[in-house]
Amino acid sequence: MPSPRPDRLETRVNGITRLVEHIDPKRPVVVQAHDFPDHDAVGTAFALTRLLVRHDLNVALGYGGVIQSESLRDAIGALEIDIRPVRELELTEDSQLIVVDGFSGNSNMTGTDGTVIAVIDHHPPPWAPECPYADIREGYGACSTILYEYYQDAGEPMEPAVATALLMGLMMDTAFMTRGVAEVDLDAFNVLFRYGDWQLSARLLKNSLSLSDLAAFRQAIDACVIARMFSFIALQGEYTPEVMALIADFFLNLREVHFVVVVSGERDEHRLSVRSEDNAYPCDVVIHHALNGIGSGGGHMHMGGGSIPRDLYPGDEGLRKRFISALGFDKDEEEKKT
Ligand SMILES: [Mn+2]
Repeated sequence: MPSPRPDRLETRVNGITRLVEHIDPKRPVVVQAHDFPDHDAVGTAFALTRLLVRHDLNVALGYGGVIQSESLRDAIGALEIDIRPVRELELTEDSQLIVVDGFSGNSNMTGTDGTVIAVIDHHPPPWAPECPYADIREGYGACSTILYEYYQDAGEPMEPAVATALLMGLMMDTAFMTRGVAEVDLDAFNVLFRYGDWQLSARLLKNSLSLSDLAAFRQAIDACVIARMFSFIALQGEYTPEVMALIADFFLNLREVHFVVVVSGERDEHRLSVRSEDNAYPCDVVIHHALNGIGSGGGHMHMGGGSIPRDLYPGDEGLRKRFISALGFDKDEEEKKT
């Protein structure tokens, strides 16, 4: 039996107590999942909302953009999560916003009325958040794990629907505990798996594709360009982030492929979904190099994304070359020649 790790427990702060200290109870609170939210963002936002209402706060739950994932929409229905587009929440200047799984310095957050008073996230922030409360735990596989710790540290019981929502977020972001898993994610999984409904979670997560998505896969297989272990896929047309991520994961399943870029878009911008299973090529670092001067992006070691405005898009082959260079493959080629 491994011994408990008191060192970590001692240094851990009780997140919810600290957060509540920064909230004015007389003003409305909105917990906001990032734009075009995923399971982790909604699970985290839901769990936080259920915890905040116990502190007699007036809390609403919102998201920017639209929910593009059918699987997530089904989960919201099954768990009866009362989450709405932020434009329906009638935010005022008085509103206190708590942003989860992303933050307002990030391009995927809708500009809204109200003040961002807190950020809870597991992504490396592009710059330090300036709001009064920021809890960024970069090594965590999912934001859901942070909320799991909020409940643990506060000794608060967890409703089954909350446990299920967090379990779903954790399983989604870690690809069923196979990607970017920290020790604390395992602790969370151990508890959430037993308290939440893992069968419902697995069924919803494993049925995220529709027959209508097959065309995108067909196109991806035809369009994919392989250079050593790097697979580049430019899709013609607009696809949801979810389908792009699933295509990227599909290519990562190929034993020869360790780094994948899927790009799609045509109107305002081109969007990217990026995956890596080689620690020598972290997604966030490679994306940063490849999009330098033409777009923005970020993520973690194993997964990331980005966007490029249409007028700056260097073309499919131009973008592929930028990634080849960011991966350092072009230098290797020169060395070989000499
Ligand atoms: Mn996340």
